[in-house]
Amino acid sequence: MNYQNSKNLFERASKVIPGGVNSPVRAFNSVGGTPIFITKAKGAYLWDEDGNKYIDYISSWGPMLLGHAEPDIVKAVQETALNSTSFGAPTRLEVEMAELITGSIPGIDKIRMVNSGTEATMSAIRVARGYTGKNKIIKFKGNYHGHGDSFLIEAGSGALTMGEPSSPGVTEGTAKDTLNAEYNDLDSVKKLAEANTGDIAAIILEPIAGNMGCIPPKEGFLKGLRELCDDKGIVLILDEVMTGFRVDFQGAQKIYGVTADIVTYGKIIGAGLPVGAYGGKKEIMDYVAPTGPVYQAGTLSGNPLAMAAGYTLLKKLKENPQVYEELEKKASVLANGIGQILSDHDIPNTLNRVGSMVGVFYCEGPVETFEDANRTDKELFGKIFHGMLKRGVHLPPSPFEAFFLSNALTSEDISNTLTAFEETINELTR
Ligand code: KE4
Repeated sequence: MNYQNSKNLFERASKVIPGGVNSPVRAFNSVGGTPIFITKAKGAYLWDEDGNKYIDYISSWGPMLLGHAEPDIVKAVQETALNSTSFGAPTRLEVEMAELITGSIPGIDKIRMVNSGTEATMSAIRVARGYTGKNKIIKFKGNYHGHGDSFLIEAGSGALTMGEPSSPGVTEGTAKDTLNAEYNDLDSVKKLAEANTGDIAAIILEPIAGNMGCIPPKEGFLKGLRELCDDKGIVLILDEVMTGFRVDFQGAQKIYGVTADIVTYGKIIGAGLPVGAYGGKKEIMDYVAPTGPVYQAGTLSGNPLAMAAGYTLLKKLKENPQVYEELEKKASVLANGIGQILSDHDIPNTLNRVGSMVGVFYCEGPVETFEDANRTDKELFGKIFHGMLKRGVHLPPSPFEAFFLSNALTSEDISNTLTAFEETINELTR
């Protein structure tokens, strides 16, 4: 494959954009090489600046559940744009979008649109702090909730003490209010809750971890957190930015039968345009300005184009629930095929999957925690990534991302992906 035009563009980009990209994971730092510059996409396929075609397993990190340039979504955006792109005043479509979500997701009485998943999670913890009058939050190692200061915190030296900034620019003052627990380890949460009794506003987590590869919640983990929050008066925030409308129309809450106090969304609800949202019980959401005292705002929140795209996608998903069964089947064939190829070559592997979220770990299982995920063979991942790329399959460029399938993938695409995977593994093990 020739990547020359991408290389030239990356050289130019690196002079005027930090790292040459507008989001770090795109820079291929985990896999090496030059990021591929995309010119267009349709359905399950991407084309790059050198005319190379790829089967897409990034799907814009989740939003493209029905594939790229879905005709009804494109038409909705085109038609809406003719009436201007933003008003800074309320519109009918924002009401219809909020009614669609609150009418479909149990536990969400009210919802506020913002412009990214980060804004959604930042706002959710601010509301939880305002509602409870408490300061600390518990998050989980290996979970990612966007780049809000309160989330860029790694576990502190003492397991039960304050966190430490994981990025310059995040202050100790912020870090002291974030505590890190172990994903799938309820006792680690209980210990933190006991050690900080009366000062924890919220527990926030990915109900299915998707930012340390795909790691499902163990049996009883989510229910245990729900009970702990009920017992201690802690707000349970489920970050469904990735899982919302992906693993089920009603998200992970439906699959695991757990209802959060606040749910955050992003990605799919914007169908590729900048949208995030947070919603929950009326008694909590009425704390949000202008009804309540917790301030949160945004010039472009509920933007007409983003609402048109997101509403069109969500409505299609609501009216076509068979999409989730189709995605489940495709993801199952893909995951089983990958596992079989790796096992046939005696390569240690663990395949985690929930619906169309697929996590491939190049290590023995089980992979249930952040520490487990870190056992994956990162070097092998990088080699496989490039072996697949040159065979026309674009995987997410990080060992700690899940594969994002779109329903535009055909069984032939899945079969071609597995053929490329087998050729890649044969080449690497020759
Ligand atoms: P955004 O601010 O990137 O829209 O959303 C942040 C976010 C919040 N919560 C969860 C569970 C998320 O997965 C994300 C963002 N996901 C990553 C991919 N794993 C975004 C990709 C990127 O950073 O470019």
